Amino acid sequence: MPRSLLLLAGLLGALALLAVVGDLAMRDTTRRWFERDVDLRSRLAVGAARQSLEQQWSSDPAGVATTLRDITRDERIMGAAACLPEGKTLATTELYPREFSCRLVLERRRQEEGSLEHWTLSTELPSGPVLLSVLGVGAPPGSLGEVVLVHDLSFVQRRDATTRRFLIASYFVLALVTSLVTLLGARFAWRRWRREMLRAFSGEGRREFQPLVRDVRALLDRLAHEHGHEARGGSWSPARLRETLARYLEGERVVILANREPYIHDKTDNGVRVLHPASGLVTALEPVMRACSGVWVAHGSGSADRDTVDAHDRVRVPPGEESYLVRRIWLSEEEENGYYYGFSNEGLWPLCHIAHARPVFRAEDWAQYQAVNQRFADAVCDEVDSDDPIVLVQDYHFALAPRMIRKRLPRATILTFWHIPWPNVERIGICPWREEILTGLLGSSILGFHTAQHCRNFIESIDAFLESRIDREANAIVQGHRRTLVRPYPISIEWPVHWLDQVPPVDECRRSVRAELGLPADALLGVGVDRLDYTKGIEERFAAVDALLAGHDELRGRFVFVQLAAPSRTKIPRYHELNERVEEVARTINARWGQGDYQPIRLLHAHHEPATVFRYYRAAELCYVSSLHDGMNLVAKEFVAARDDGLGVLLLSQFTGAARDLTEALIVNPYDTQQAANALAAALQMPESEQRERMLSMRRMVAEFNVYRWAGRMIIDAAELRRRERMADRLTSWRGALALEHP
Ligand code: ADQ
Repeated sequence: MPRSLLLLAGLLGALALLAVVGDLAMRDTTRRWFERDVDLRSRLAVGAARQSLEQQWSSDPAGVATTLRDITRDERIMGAAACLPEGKTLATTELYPREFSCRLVLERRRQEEGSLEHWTLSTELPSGPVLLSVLGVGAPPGSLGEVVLVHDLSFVQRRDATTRRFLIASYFVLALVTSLVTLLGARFAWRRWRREMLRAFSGEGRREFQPLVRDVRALLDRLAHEHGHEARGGSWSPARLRETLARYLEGERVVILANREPYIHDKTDNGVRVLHPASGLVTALEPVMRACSGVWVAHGSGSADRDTVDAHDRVRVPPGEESYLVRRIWLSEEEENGYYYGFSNEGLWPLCHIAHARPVFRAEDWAQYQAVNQRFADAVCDEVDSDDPIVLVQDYHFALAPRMIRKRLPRATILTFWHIPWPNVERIGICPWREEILTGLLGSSILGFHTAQHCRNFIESIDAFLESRIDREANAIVQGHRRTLVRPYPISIEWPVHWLDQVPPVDECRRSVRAELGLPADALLGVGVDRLDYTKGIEERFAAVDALLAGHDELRGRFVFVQLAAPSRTKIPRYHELNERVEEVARTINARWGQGDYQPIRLLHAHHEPATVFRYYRAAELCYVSSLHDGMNLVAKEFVAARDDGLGVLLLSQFTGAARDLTEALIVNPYDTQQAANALAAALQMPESEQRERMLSMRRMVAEFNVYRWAGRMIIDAAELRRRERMADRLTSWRGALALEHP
């Protein structure tokens, strides 16, 4: 026994030594990998900008500064400087560390006889390790000067720590297994022990080694992933979004704030029914939430919502999958009338859409809007699990919430997305509380719109109504130490759409929809799918059908336009009137062209479940989206996603954000009735080969620019912003400490 103990001690000692050597070797290797990697990235970045740098170098130092700023958009580049050959600084970026002055860096390169073309130096700042890449500019390299890039390598330390944890865990498991094996060996005869070992390795006993194998594999997987992911492009999927979240947010919980909930529980005669609301916002965000879990804070609006929550007003969704939480907030009738119907939908909605509806602003609605924003902001702060959470604030219902959340959680990363257009300055000026709205939104770290035009309009509004610095190069608003980045993130849909799993093949959809509508098998079908809203141009759409039939008698009796119209905001008189007008227009056109059973317009005035909506998309010859003004419009993208047969024609209003993405659609001006009628006729006559060509190209676009990319891009930008803010904090505190030490 003493001999076996000696053996055991010897083995453990050897393993400990192995652990130390392994750790050192691994640290060295990973550090070299990462240094090589960041250096390569800097060469690529400067290579790409070389031409502009050389053009700007002698005559346009401001241009050089802008180019340097573009180069430092790379998340690992901390700062950049342009140095003249004699060591003078031509330009630097904001966060460029002062300790690496051009004079010092160039002197050091000369001392070390580093190449003028490219030289690197690995060194330390008090905030952590950094790598300097120095690249010559001009022909021959260095004749104009040199660009110095400073890379933050502190992430290597963080990863080292993770790697070390894995290694220690692996060695610990190895030590345990080895001790066990040693004791067994001491206990049993050599032969028997050998037999046991053979058994262990040959199969039956392999289980004992599994933890070790699993840990080592996990370590290798993670290293391989972290190393390979940097350079990877490719398509965005739920898995990639999850990876991005895990990588950039390090497991932090995502909290979404939106007025509409993704699942509504409603009482019916047959019990509780789950409804999927007709809302572009929900369509876009629900798949994101399924991919990343977290909490969705929303107004509980269903008649059975209270019956389905737990003691904290939470319910797990989606039903059957239960991957994230919905936290429901209850609103009184007065609150709902003031905040939702009043200020949001009679004030802000018509303010932001150019659709000839006069915004109504009432002081009592505004008071409710403020109070309800505060209630939701408080609920968000209760749901977070750290002092620097990621919060996604959605839409015009919550313009004040970003500032309110920021007040309670100054370190939070708040991404606000405005799902509707942002109008021009003159229009924003109509709102009596425009300054408060703008200030509220500036609580965000990043403020996203669908298009660059909406971003420009927002920045102009800030310029007109608030005292703040606008960094036009970076599209940012600076107030004190804080900045809000204003960025376009065109929203999209999931790809592939999971509802399609519940929808039959195209032929079957064509057959069943025509049977449902009582139409002959060869009927030509157009489809429109909308919330019944005056911005969607439904009357103009019907007018185009009217003009089509007036000009094409061969289509009378054959062409039918089916409109799925979900009732929306029915408490508001404007929507009530719209409802009546739309029905009236449909009646008039049907009276004009209808014969017997034939009615050219079929108005299905109801909310339909997504699987039904997709069945209609697949059954139709064409889909017409005629919005008078629309932030994006997801119906257009859904139609494209539904047509995996490559057929079908999309007619799309030029006033939608989607018209910028889906350029192969037939783009129309919905106010120009004759043009829209001609486009309908062209769609019905379009050869299949042309349909396929257009549809294929649009499908590629929607597949690539899907909602996972939308969310992923925002989260990556937010993570980068966080990193920069933290680095700036570190540098400030370090400089502060230095100033104290050496006043
Ligand atoms: P919405 O104005 O709601 O969205 P949209 O983007 O077209 O408009 O999305 C509507 C969604 O509701 C689609 O998913 C559609 O399938 C569904 N829907 C419409 N009618 C339906 C019906 N009758 N039955 C069932 N479902 C129906 C707002 C902005 C848009 C922006 C989105 C997302 O107004 O410009 O694209 O947010 O940011």
